[in-house]
Amino acid sequence: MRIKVVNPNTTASMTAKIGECARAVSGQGVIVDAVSPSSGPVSIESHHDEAMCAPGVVREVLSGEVEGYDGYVIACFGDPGLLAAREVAAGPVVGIAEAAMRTAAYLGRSFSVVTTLERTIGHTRDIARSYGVSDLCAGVHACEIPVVELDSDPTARGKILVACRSALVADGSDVVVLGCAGMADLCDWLSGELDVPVVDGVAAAVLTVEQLVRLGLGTSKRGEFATPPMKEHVGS
Ligand code: 5HY
Repeated sequence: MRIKVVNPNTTASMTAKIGECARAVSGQGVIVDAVSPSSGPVSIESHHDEAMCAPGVVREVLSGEVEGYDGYVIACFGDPGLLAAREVAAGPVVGIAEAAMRTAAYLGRSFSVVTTLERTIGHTRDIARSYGVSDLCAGVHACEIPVVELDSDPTARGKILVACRSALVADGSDVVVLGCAGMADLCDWLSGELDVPVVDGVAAAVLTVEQLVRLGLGTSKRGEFATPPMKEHVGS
């Protein structure tokens, strides 16, 4: 089985980390390739970034269909380009936000999302609603660390831990969802510190795609996600 993990931002160090975290959980004989679009924003932290990265996400899935991948992960917590990617893919396409939220739903009464910037909180609430899990999402909180500083800022881990702790208390929740692919490598450590389940969407999404492919399931091509007719595009 081959799974293509698309990091919608163009920060190569983050793509490499996402690939490592994905391969750390993927099953025997599953090939996981982590890629970024050839052009686009270095991080996704606004609606503008989401719009600007989506064409690159769709292009990576389209080329993945030619390259013979069985399924796809969109490794950015806004799940940018998810529905368009599902239209052009035969296999399953899973976004890390959807996978993390649905996985968290198995583990407790409610979950708190801890993300990067405050300005992304609204979008996270919107997608929780669109996935039908807003009743389970007790709160969304920001640690105010820019995505590209998650690895370079020596205080990042501590700030994220504090944000998780105060989220659990403020929301009265019992599960934490990490709101950025760049936090994937902190999952086990945070879970140990917090003594609650902490869900990383990269791992959850890879295993969800693997499960769906093993079940022989792909994106339905009846109706909304039928392959769209490829049409002429004017300009670049
Ligand atoms: C992510 N941005 O997972 C999101 C996190 C965020 O570049 N990768 C990004 O802040 O929404």
